Amino acid sequence: MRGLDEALVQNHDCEVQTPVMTRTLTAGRKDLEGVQAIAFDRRAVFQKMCLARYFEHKVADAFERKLIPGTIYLAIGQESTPATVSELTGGFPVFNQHRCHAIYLSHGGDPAMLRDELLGLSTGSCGGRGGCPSIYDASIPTFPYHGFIGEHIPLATGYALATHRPTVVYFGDAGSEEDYALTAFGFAATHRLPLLFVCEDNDLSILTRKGVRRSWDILEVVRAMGLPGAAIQDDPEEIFATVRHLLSKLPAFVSIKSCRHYWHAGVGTDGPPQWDRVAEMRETVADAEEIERGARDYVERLWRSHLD
Ligand SMILES: Cc1ncc(C[n+]2csc(CCOP(=O)(O)OP(=O)(O)O)c2C)c(N)n1
Repeated sequence: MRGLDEALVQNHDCEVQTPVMTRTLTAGRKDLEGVQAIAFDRRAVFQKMCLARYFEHKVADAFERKLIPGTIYLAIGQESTPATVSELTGGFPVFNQHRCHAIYLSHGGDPAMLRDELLGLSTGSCGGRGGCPSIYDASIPTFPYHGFIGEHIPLATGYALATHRPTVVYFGDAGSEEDYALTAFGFAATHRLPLLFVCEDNDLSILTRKGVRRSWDILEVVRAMGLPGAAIQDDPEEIFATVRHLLSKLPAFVSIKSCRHYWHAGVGTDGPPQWDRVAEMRETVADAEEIERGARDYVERLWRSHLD
């Protein structure tokens, strides 16, 4: 498996690297052994958050210049979830939702291949034919979203049933409401499949809030099915502690409150976000400025020839 550091160093001589990222992302761990001994590394998480944040700023720029065929689903504001979950699940197969750039990058995806996919180039992860929501990479492996929200939840469940590999699946709060998703949660619980279900709960299905869409709570539903679970904030330390605990109890479900800064699709905003975890993390990491500069410089070099 190709690790994030490796991609950064080999392709672009970038200084954004830590031994922890090399360990967690390139080790290609395929089982749960050793997970409970992994310690929280704030710096490594912040580094991945910055990479995703600055990468997506470039995606927004390319979209505005009409260089991206089709639309884009930005995860700006939601980076802390995959940046932290991947610390504990690096090497696991990953099933993506449509809002997947930060997930792909955090799990060691190749930034150049993602860029090329978005630009519709044959060197992209789906040969330029899938675009933003459909990132496939056999080297992780990560599997793409096809069009029905939450459809990858039963796909991930079938994959875990067939392979017995610990598998992580990310989806939104609306994806978790689909009938086939609910059936899959129940099936995973019944058959004790090694799945970590990660719900990125930004409260929105395009524009509609959860409170308008439903009268029930997903955590209560999956708990009734027998899945251990938790609903938490997107603070990396809290995510880390919760996910590490849940990894000893798979199948399990974690719902993480997150704040989407941009519109559902495209690059519009409705004013300042409610909160910004990157800004909050910046205050708690000793060399935050250096890390951010490294990430910014790296994505600048990565996108330069396409955005000049
Ligand atoms: C089965 C189905 N119904 C509706 C849609 C249209 N749709 C695309 S994305 C989306 C909202 C998804 O919300 P969520 O799963 O919470 O993820 P988020 O976009 O908030 O990250 C909807 C309703 C769809 N693609 N598939």
